[in-house]
Amino acid sequence: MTGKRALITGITGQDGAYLAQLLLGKGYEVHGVVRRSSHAGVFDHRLKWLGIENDVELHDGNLLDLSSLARIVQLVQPDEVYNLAAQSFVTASWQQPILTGQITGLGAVNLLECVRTLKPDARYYQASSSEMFGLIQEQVQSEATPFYPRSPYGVAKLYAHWMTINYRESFKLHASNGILFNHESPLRGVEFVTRKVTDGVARIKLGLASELRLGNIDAKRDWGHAKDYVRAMWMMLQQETPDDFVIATGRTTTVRDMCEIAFRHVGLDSAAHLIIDEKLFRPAEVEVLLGNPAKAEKAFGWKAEISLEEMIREMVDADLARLKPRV
Ligand code: NDP
Ligand code: GDR
Repeated sequence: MTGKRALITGITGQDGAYLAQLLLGKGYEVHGVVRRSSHAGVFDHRLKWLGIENDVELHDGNLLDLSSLARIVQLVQPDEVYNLAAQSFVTASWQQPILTGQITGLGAVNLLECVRTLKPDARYYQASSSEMFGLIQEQVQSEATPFYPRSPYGVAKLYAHWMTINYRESFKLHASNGILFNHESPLRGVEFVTRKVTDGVARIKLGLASELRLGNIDAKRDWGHAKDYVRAMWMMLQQETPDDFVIATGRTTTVRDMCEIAFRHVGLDSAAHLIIDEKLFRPAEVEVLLGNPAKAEKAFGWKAEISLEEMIREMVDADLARLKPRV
């Protein structure tokens, strides 16, 4: 046991679940913030999937409600705070730009204020994003690359990013930003493109669907595995000095080629099933992302270990297993 206590917002999300699992394995006492849901019992499905739902302590709260966060921080007295909660779906941020700004942007400041006033020696992690690079200013993006966000989500993340730096500089908080590039897993929400593809391919393979409709398949992303990326979050907070780090694989792939990996894995021809749907194109697109994680590797030896091919195959297999009982 480390005797350390961690507080995770967004514990019901992809990264929150994997991070909770990692920290439990390291002997942490793990606490999480959960939103009240009208679908009682649904909220903790990712924790259940990992078999850790009884090992974490969950507290009702909301990033929008400062009083709930203050109560939780006061009660838990965390050594480490991971702010992973967000309205994280880029497309939805055009449909709900104000709510996205409130949760993804201002929500982080609610939590920073609680840390500053109630537990100023806690270490704070902010889930920053490669979406902040947006309209690319440099072919390969590092911590020194200028930002140019292209979605209300990206703009909200940039606000939270700079507020984290501001709290570090103004109040000497041990606050770090992880600028994480896309990372996926079998726990990824089905609205995101990798999981939409692996779920769709599994359905086609099992005869539950015949087509897969996608938007801009020429977009390129630097995709890694969420398990590798939550390890980086923890490593960042173990550094003596807080700082900002890019976490990426250093390889970029088109959505089209990522699809091919999935279709090929089950022996299907993508051309027979893939349909391009103009309605799924975004009002403004981030065409290409490619990160340089050299700073994180130098500072604390982090490197991505799981390849895109391994990850997509794992996701397709998990979706096949999930859907098979329905056939
Ligand atoms: P998910 O969308 O899977 O999870 C988001 C989490 O935030 C959920 O647990 C959700 O709870 C919670 N949440 C949303 N709104 C609120 C709120 N108002 N109050 C409290 N909790 C809330 O995201 P990921 O796990 O993929 O990502 C984790 C973080 O990292 C996010 O901030 C995301 O923006 C950021 N990020 C993700 C990347 C990726 O590729 N995955 C890359 C870079 C950054 P509920 O279950 O109730 O909906
Ligand atoms: P992104 O991930 O926007 O990069 O944000 P997403 O998987 O949604 O899109 C990646 C790329 O695929 C293109 N695309 C489609 N996307 C979706 N969702 N659905 C489709 O049908 C489709 N067709 C093509 C998109 O246009 C885009 O170019 C993710 C989120 O996790 C953010 O929270 C995080 O900050 C960033 O990654 C880094």
